Amino acid sequence: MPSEFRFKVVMLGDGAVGKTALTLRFTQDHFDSDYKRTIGSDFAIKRVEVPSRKASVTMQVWDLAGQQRFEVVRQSFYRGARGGLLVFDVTRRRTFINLDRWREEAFNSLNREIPLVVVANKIDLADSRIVSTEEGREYADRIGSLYVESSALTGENVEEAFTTLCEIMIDSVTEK
Ligand code: G3D
Ligand code: MG
Repeated sequence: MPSEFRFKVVMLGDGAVGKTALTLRFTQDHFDSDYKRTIGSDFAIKRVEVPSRKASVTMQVWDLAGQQRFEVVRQSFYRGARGGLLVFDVTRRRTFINLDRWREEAFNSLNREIPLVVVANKIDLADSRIVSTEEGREYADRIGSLYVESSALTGENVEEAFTTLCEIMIDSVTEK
């Protein structure tokens, strides 16, 4: 019997790492009757089939825009989040180093830990790549997260990043 889940997920990471590009690519790439992009709002909605868990997930993907500095915005951004993508740009080391901050802010705001997937984005920019696969994977291992390398530009592994997060979120609620 397939199960239905609804999860709020948050896009975490420094400016210009590709959070909005990944969100748009994921939510607009595959049109189906359940597809809905919430215009002018903070989130996009996408329904995902997860065959490996015999489940359907309605994901509400929250993406912070320019108002990141305001504490009240951040509280409502994190409230109720069940998982997140921790995104960095492989061409900028600073964005990789800052992942710890984003992780801490999310956990502190929620007063608990939530499943996260580390996403190394912009792998199409191979010539300007600074952070290696090994470093990215090592960091993900250390914080107990899975690791995906993506390009919002080409679409490579964008679906995988979100689907992987779906699987972990489903496991986190069903393994109790
Ligand atoms: P943010 O939402 O994290 O702030 P954006 O980041 O999604 O706005 O992306 C910032 C810039 O990086 C954008 O370029 C976007 O097109 C680009 N970008 C995002 N993902 C990728 C990727 O995988 N590969 C490449 N090459 N570029 C990417 P502009 O020029 O529009 O500012
Ligand atoms: Mg953005």
